[in-house]
Amino acid sequence: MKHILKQTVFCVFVSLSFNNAVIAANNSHQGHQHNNKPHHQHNKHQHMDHSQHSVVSQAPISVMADHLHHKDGWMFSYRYMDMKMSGLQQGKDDISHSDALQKYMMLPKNMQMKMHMFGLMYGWSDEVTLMLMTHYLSNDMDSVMRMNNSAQNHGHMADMNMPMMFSTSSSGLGDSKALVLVNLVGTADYRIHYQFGLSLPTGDIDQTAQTPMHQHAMLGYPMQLGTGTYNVLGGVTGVWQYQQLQLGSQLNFDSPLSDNEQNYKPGREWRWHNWAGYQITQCLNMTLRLTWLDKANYSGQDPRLNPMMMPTADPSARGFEQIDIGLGVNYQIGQHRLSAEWSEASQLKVDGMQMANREQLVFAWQLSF
Ligand SMILES: [Cu+2]
Repeated sequence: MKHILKQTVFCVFVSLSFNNAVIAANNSHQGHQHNNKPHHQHNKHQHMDHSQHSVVSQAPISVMADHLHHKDGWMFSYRYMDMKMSGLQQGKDDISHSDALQKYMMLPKNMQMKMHMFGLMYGWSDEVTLMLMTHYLSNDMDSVMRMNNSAQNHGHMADMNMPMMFSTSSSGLGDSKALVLVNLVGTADYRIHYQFGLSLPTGDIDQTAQTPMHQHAMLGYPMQLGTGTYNVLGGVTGVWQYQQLQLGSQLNFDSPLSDNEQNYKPGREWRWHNWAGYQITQCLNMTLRLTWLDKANYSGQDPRLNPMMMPTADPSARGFEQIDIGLGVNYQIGQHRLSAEWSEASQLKVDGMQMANREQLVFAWQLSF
């Protein structure tokens, strides 16, 4: 604790007085950096015996597998993610709930997803890093249901337009991922690595909840905890470093190998992260991220869900294309990194009818040793 306090004091002190000295230190240390970004751990005052094993990332916290570790370097990470969705969209346009209720019996109104993500990275060698990730999630959804008979029952026009609201929730372990990251090129100015792996179906796909229709109604696809499938994962990451400025790009995909036990599989997804990070002081960096995400529709269908009833039960209303803008901050204290990122997504296009606006907050703690 004392150690951390001392480092914090040092960090603040450096932040306030030695901005220029930092630039000089960064430059002079770039010579012996390989796969990794220049970082203040190379500074004499904070040098620890195992510092060559630890790597500190400057990428936005929502970008996974952006860096490698040196041989025998470890990293534990915990991320808390809070995502909120609201509003409805059909194709490229917004649609009101009252219009949408002409077509469906039930509609999602808003959804909140909270995730606790745990990650472990290990430097197998200077060229190869292994990574394991899993998460616990909880979903809450408010839905509206069409009330067909209310006009007859009460004789008020207002009642006819007043849909019934109800809430459902689900929680538990989500899917897990195992990844291998392999260095391709690593110099002081730029580095490129590729990654491949497998997503394991540790998340449940049989979640039910009480609704006005049923005591144990099957929940729609977005409320399930996992995919039920083994997915291949792949990607490539490139990072360029110019003194305090870092530019990064990562293209990755996630594609299910075969149908799950319920005879369906989620669509493949492509994600393209682009970011710029700026080292403001030795300890503090800020990030700006732009991500393009393309998800395909599900194939097959869960026989327990009726796609005519609500759009969240429709396997052909799962695909979408979105752009996501994020602003983040990373703060380094010795081996610890604290991060936060806020982001907002807009759907360029959705298949069928889906919830539209997504807003996300991530807080994280990472420990390198
Ligand atoms: Cu790491």
